Amino acid sequence: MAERVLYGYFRSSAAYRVRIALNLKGLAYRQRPVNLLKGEQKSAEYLALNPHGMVPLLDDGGVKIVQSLAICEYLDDAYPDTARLLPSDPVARARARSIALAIAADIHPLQNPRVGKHLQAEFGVGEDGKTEWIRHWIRTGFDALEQQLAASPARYAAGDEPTLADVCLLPQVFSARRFAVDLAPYPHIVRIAEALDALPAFADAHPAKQPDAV
Ligand SMILES: N[C@@H](CCC(=O)N[C@@H](CS)C(=O)NCC(=O)O)C(=O)O
Repeated sequence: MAERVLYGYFRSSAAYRVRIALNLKGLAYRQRPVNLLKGEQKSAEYLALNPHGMVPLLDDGGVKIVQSLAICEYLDDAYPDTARLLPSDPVARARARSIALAIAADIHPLQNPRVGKHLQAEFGVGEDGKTEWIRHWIRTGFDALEQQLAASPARYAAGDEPTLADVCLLPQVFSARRFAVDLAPYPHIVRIAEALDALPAFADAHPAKQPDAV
């Protein structure tokens, strides 16, 4: 049988999402680490696979897909008989996607290493400034997300089963903790993250448990 390979990096939020999705769907995979600190994402070998120079990339038996949300939706479509990441009900589906996008499209891109490098190289922003920039955008997103979650309280982010929203939420909480964002103002976010961390599919995807973790 053709192999399933995830190109990722242990601390990448976007790769963390795909690890969770693969685990939730019970799909076995091999990891191929791409060391972002060493710049391996810009190597000719990797750019030939993904011209965007970012992780993750999933090679599903020769089908190569980039962009974590596209990968998750592909897994849901290609393997519909296991846990669904997107509910079939249109309202529940839209809620899950809206939380996933608030994180993946609005919060996470601003904390990317390449954004920090550009701030540093072009605008003279120092390490502290870079960290404060990341914290600012996480707090801005979490302020709104907390209200969104409070308006439709459930066990997880978009209902009583884990969805694509949770696949994005837990890695973003991990990043918030990594950058020492005060999570006290976000009780719904913290409660859901704790509930997710107790599920094996989420716990096994944690950065510290990956083969390239340092
Ligand atoms: N929208 C992309 C984002 C991917 C992304 O931001 N990947 C980061 C790691 S989390 C990356 O590879 N960054 C490389 C860099 O900044 O040079 C996705 O969801 O897959």
